[in-house]
Amino acid sequence: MAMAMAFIPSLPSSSFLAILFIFSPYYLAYCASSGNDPHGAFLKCLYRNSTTAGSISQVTYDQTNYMYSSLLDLSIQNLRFQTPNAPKPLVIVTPVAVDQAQAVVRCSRESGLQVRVRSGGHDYEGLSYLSGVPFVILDLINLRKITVNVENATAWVESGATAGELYYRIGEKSNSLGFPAGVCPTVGVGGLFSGGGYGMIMRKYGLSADNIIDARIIDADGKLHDRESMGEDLFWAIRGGGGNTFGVVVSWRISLVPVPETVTVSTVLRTLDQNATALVHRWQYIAANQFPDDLTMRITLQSLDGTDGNRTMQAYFQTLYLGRTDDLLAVISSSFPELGLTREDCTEMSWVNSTLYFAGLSGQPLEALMNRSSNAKIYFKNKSDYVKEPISEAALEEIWKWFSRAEQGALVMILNPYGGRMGEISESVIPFPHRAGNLYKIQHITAWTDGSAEVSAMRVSLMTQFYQFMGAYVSKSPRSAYVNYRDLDIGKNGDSGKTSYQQASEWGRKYFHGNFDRLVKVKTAVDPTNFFRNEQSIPPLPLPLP
Ligand SMILES: Cc1cc2nc3c(=O)[nH]c(=O)nc-3n(C[C@H](O)[C@H](O)[C@H](O)COP(=O)(O)OP(=O)(O)OC[C@H]3O[C@@H](n4cnc5c(N)ncnc54)[C@H](O)[C@@H]3O)c2cc1C
Ligand SMILES: *[C@@H]1O[C@H](CO)[C@@H](O)[C@H](O)[C@H]1NC(C)=O
Ligand SMILES: *[C@@H]1O[C@H](CO)[C@@H](O)[C@H](O)[C@H]1NC(C)=O
Ligand SMILES: *[C@@H]1O[C@H](CO)[C@@H](O)[C@H](O)[C@H]1NC(C)=O
Ligand SMILES: *[C@@H]1O[C@H](CO)[C@@H](O)[C@H](O)[C@H]1NC(C)=O
Ligand SMILES: *[C@@H]1O[C@H](CO)[C@@H](O)[C@H](O)[C@H]1NC(C)=O
Ligand SMILES: *[C@@H]1O[C@H](CO)[C@@H](O)[C@H](O)[C@H]1NC(C)=O
Ligand SMILES: CC(=O)N[C@H]1CO[C@H](CO)[C@@H](O)[C@@H]1O
Repeated sequence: MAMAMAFIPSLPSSSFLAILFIFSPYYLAYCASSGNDPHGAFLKCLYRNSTTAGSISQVTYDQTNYMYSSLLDLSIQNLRFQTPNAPKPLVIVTPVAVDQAQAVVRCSRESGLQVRVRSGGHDYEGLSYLSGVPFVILDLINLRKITVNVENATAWVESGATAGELYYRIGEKSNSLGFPAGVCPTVGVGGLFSGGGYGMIMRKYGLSADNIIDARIIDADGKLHDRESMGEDLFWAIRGGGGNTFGVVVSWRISLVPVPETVTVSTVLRTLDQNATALVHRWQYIAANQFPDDLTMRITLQSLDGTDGNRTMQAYFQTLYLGRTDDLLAVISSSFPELGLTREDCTEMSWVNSTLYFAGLSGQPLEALMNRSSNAKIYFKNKSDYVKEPISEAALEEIWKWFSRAEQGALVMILNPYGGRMGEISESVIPFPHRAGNLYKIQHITAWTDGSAEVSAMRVSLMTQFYQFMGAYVSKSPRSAYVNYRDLDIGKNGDSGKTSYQQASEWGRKYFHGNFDRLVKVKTAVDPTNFFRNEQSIPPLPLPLP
């Protein structure tokens, strides 16, 4: 704030930014701040001001560096955004110390460059490594220390760590502690926690963000805060209010949760011949509202052509039970006998091994959890929905028709049950509002490997139409969505960060419901010049708060 005022003394900074970005092309942004060489100014500032100046040059990459491209691509998970035409950062910095990250923030600001923070690079729309204005990537890949304190059942986790690294480090120290985070181990803690973070023990313990007890964040002035010095409003906002909005969270202190030494997993497949439709229908009544919190059963739906040329639906029922097989079978035989789950379908293992199992890495050593490249990179477009009323069997059959009209495998749906602990936490405790009343969340997926423009356009359009069709069966007013399944189709800020409150509330209410307004207030208080921003970041109000 102070610095922005220093070089733009005569206008309130937020309106300055708005005006600048409405009317001026990039080169004016260059001129406004640092002559016509913001890139050079940034580097000069960085080398001059980092207290560990000797080493910051070793973690600073511009396009002249032979490592630049491989580093840029390393964490890109969605191949749609890894193209020669995609906007590229002027500089990538991978700090090895927090003060270096602070220098990146201060110097970007001083030289008029935007910062995009990247932890694991899984953003569905690529917002951690793309921007419409000249920008720097602050890549936290080297800030990924994890310190597990078994005695206190807590851990400090740096944002550049992945969920898999966290699971591994917990499992290394204890068989009876766990943490509710994502299913996919390569997801970065920085983005995951910033948007909520759900996984297989969410019904028992809530989201990752529900279990954060402290954090360290770099603000827009480059200052470092902990929970105490940032205050409870900002601490509230960063636990689910979305990334790249309030600052750079460098580390999180989390409460670990108790898990039994032995848990049970299973995956069973049911096709249409095996009553998949009736089973999926019935599951909607049980998975959120009847199963104990210790039991999470999710469904993945996809289509397959049989050898006879017939297309069928496949419903994979995947279960994690925080307990032994005997008890799981007892629960299923009383509340969901139709599924026909047998002892042979079940495997007992440690909780940390179950994270390997749900990651699809069974049979590999636990170290595979730390492999940042274990997830095959593909092209994809995913969206999310929340379901509050069970979808009828007739409607499920209509949905299956979409699957059979599309190319085999072109559509996938993952149904993640809510209920349990998720239904007990109030909507406003943290910004993530999807709590009581939700039966499950749907993730709609279309993924492809042929990156040609035609195929990409076809798939994106398939998803758009399918999503429109699904509107009849899901939450309304707003049609809710999960911020970590970022989807720019549901609304976005103006290009280059120009944002009106009305424009932002369009997507903001879908992600945050009534919490959107409080997020705007926090943003206005902590980053009034909108330094940290992207196409779906919370905007500050341009005027003093009402
Ligand atoms: C294959 C795959 C599997 C997934 N599985 C799950 C799952 O099981 N559960 C779930 O909840 N979600 C899941 N997600 C969604 C995931 O939570 C989000 O995409 C998340 O934002 C990714 O975090 P990241 O650090 O990897 O991504 P990034 O792209 O690095 O960051 C995402 C956003 O957060 C910002 N950001 C990153 N780090 C920081 C930081 N330290 N401080 C401030 N802002 C920051 C970025 O600028 C960007 O806007 C999955 C995504 C993919 C692609
Ligand atoms: C952890 O617990 C021990 C007592 O078991 C206590 O002495 C110590 O201060 C705690 N550490 C933290 C970081 O809270
Ligand atoms: C499917 O459901 C019907 C009626 O509910 C039942 O008779 C039949 O046995 C089931 N089939 C399978 C394969 O479970
Ligand atoms: C498709 O499935 C039906 C019913 O199972 C069967 O009668 C038919 O022979 C199968 N093959 C084709 C090509 O329709
Ligand atoms: C966990 O997985 C590892 C590696 O796959 C295996 O060696 C070990 O026996 C498993 N342990 C348990 C308790 O599941
Ligand atoms: C990580 O996973 C990828 C994909 O499975 C594999 O090719 C690579 O060898 C793995 N890396 C390590 C270090 O195991
Ligand atoms: C989003 O879609 C891609 C492509 O199928 C998939 O790899 C990824 O796992 C999806 N996200 C989640 C959280 O499942
Ligand atoms: C962002 C920052 O700290 N910039 C300072 C870097 O150092 C020079 C002098 O050495 C100052 O003028 C900058 O303000």
